[in-house]
Amino acid sequence: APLIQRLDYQQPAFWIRKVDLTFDLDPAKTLVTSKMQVERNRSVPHGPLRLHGEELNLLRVLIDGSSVSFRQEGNELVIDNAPDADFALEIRNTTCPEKNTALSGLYTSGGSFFTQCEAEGFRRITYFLDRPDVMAVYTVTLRADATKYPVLLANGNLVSSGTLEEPGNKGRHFAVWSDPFPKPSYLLAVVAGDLVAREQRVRTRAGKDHLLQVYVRRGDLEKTEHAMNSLIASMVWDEARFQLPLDLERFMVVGVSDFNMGAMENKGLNIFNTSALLASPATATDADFARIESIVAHEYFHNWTGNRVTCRDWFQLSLKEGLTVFRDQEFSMDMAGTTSARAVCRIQDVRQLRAMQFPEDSGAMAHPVRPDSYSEINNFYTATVYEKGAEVVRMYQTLVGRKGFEAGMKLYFERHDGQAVTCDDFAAAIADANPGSALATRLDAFKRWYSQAGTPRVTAFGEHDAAARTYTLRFTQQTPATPGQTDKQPQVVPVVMGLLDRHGTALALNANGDTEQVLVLDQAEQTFVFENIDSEPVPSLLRGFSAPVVLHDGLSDAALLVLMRHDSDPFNRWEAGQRLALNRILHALRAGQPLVLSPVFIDAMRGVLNHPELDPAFKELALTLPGEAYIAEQLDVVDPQAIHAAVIAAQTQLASALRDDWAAAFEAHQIQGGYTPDPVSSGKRALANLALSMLVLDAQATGDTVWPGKAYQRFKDASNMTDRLGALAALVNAGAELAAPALERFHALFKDDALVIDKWFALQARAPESEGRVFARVKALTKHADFTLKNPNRARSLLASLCMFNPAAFHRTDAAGYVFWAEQVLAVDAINPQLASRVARAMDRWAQLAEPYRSAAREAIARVAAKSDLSTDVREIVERALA
Ligand code: DPP
Ligand code: ZN
Repeated sequence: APLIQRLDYQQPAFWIRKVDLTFDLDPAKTLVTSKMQVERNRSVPHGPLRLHGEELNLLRVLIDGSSVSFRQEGNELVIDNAPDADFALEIRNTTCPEKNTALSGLYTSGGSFFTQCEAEGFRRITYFLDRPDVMAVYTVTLRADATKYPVLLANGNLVSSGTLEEPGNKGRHFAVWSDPFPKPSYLLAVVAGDLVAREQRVRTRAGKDHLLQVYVRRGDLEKTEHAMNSLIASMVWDEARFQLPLDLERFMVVGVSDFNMGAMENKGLNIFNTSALLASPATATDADFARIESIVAHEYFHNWTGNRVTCRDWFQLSLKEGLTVFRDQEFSMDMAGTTSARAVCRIQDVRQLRAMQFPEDSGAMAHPVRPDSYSEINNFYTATVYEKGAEVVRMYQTLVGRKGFEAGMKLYFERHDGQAVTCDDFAAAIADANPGSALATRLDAFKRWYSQAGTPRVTAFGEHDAAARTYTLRFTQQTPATPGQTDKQPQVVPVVMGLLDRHGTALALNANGDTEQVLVLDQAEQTFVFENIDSEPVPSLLRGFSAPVVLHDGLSDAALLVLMRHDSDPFNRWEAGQRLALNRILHALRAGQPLVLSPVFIDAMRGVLNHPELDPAFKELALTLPGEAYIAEQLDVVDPQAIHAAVIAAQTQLASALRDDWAAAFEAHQIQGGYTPDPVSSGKRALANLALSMLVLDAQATGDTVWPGKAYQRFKDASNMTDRLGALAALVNAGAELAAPALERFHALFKDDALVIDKWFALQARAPESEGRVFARVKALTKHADFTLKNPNRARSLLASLCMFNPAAFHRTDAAGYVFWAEQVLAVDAINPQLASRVARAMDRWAQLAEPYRSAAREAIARVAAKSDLSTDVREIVERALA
């Protein structure tokens, strides 16, 4: 497949302004008729009309009603003699939705029709200029069997519907939908099936009435209340925070069980993976409720950041994704409410960034937020484009302030509403709205965040001069080389900071008495001097994780303890505790010695657990040890087994040393009354679940049977999924004997609920490895009657869980994990390339592995790469890995 380069961008030779699409829906053969209004783009050289099309059966091509000569060149339909004047182009083709296991384009799932067009799925429906800078107004007519597909949906407003009367259409009906907003083809959506809807009418601040609908399969309706509430909350928030109202009379959300992604922001017709939509207390955890709220909001926010203003080309993907993730993160924080609950959101987001994006940035697939080249765009829906992109947007806000950022957003929409634009356009709008700001004066340097891959390393060194009463902070920064990028320039790094004295009191940083300020780094080396500092302070740097960098500040354990106990910034309090743990784990790993937690560390953790004021949700985060992926990130050579052993040792010691405290915490955080997924209740449940898992782990070590028994009882009696799954996880993760009967019972209880059975598979595949038992279990589960590679959620529940989220089960000295990986990647690739390439990425960081893992991993990748019929998706991943 050709490598597509960002700098090769050219406008299309033609524009398509209007599209009239008709679908005669049939699972085996759907007829698509597309009537387009086309005009030549006079600002580029005269050339042929080249339309994209994949896996289509072409029936006819007419220009202004007459047949025209054309040729097919690979996946392009080329018309050499298109008129110079505007013309009508009509194309008829068929597709086969029921054989479309790639789930891109038009496909069937559970007997209904769905589409997924981002990024390049529209070309699997009909021939088109399938690129985001071609924006057209669409009318869609759907025709289908009225009994099997009573609901017919497309973007925009319903114009008409009725029964088809013509002979040959017996039993069929139709609906015509029209979307008044010009949009790129990737936002087109069609749904047809036997669905039911939860409906709600709402009136916005602007006084307009809207109809909100959430469509799902019969039987799932009671699981849509949370999604509907989330949608309403998103509408209210976007109007209040950014003055962005809903622009459609009707806004529809649809759930589908077979879906490659979380959800998709099609104009007025968002399509969701059911895992990101359906929730009831009995079947969804607190984490599911939070994730649904954030994804519903994310897709809704795209209506402005993505749909009203879209991307000029796919290299600009972060223009909409980074910005929209930032917006959904801000929304979740505002919904959480209290300072502490906001901090919990922030910590979770940063943990996710470090677990997913940092490894990406230091592995074979490292790429800038705005990539320079790709062969398959689906491979670039990444943590870098999404999560690092969101951090970049957050830095704009930090540099220009919250009001300044809102002014920038306003200017962005004034300038670009209805356009397909670039990340540069966004940067210009934020800077132009804030002349003279720390951003505007460094805009070119700031934009390196879009062009340079790799996580910058920032070093801080503080020096106190007692005689001069000054404190000097010297910063250096350096971004490591990444594939194809060796020389890096300094980044603009906003460092939100404060200084504490050794008792934890915040010090004045300047004559105004401010105790917090933003230092802006933009050089390889910089110093800042603080006056009137009487004694050696403890610096609290990068508060709230103000930039996506790795910070080395050389703080002693004593200084970290001061921050952990006293910093006014809750993020840095959490961070200090994590670093205390990390220091110990890294020390043991580097020295090759068994890990022993110090009494000071254990006391500090006990202090957190028993703290009278800290929120339970915060305590749970602070008492959870750093993840294995994040620990691996700190090491040049990674031995997954050694890391796992160290983490288990730390957990076991923490479980045992705080035994009585865990038991007290477990009892103290029981909730009476009904289930609500609010931050306070979910924090209590999270802490109780952590305590229970520690108690069962400790019981395994001591041979005690009381706590496993209590966990089993709680598992049986639980009135909500968070408690039930928490108790089950405690048993499974500790390797308790009661795990087997509990798993069996859980399966029997929920065998008819696919999303819960996904959890059942994932829990087993993510369990801490012990003597190869987890790996053996996963292999056996691939043969389970409920397992299939065809459903992405189910496939991920085993494959991604093992290969990406369970390093100690996956990386084996006998290489069996890699053999399994290669088999599964190839098997999935034949069904669903997008899914296969996600699983393929489990090997991104093979080059950092210790031997014997490294050589064995390379061999497995090479074996996959040697297959001649790989998809472009998987080929790009394995070739980048081997490059
Ligand atoms: N654009 C979707 C989302 O991130 C993914 N296709 O919301
Ligand atoms: Zn998105």
